[in-house]
Amino acid sequence: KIRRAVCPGSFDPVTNGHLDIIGRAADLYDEVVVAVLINKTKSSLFSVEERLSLLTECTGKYGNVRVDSFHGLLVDYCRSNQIPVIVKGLRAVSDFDYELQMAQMNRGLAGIDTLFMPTNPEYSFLASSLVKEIATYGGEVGSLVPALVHERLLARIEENNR
Ligand code: COD
Repeated sequence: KIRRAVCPGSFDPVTNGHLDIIGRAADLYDEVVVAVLINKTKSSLFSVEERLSLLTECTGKYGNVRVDSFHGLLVDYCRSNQIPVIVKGLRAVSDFDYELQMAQMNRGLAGIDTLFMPTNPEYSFLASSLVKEIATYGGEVGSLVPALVHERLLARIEENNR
């Protein structure tokens, strides 16, 4: 029986923090599905298609990671794709309140469990939203995201400023 897990998120865009968790999950499970939430009410810098393509390129090296998108409830996505476990990174206690609430709700709703991994301390302050904000104001984010993401991020910000 193949052991599958999902790493869900917005990934707008994928950061080195996300990839650290995805890579560690890929070591633990036979197959890891990185699932991008389609949220039409939340504005994003990259389209779902662009986020999927960045994720595909950045996770190719792992060999057992697949990229997909979903809308609606994560537990419904898990059930229809035979995924019994959600893997999440915990950056700080500030993440814990909300993550615990979601984990308990997801387990209550569908019996889907959540595995929390402590974030690599190198990335404990890292969030896509901060990366976008810093890059928008000309700050250096090259050490926080893969080179390809960095390149597309700077290009998108320049397009938006035109
Ligand atoms: N280091 C390690 N891990 C990190 C880091 C970092 N620096 N940054 C983020 N992560 C991990 C976290 O585990 C995080 O949860 C995940 O990556 C994704 O992060 P984001 O910011 O891209 O994504 P979010 O927080 O916007 O994603 C939230 C979900 C899409 C997972 C959530 O909203 C969801 O499940 N929505 C579906 C609707 C649903 O089922 N709702 C009911 C919930 S009970």
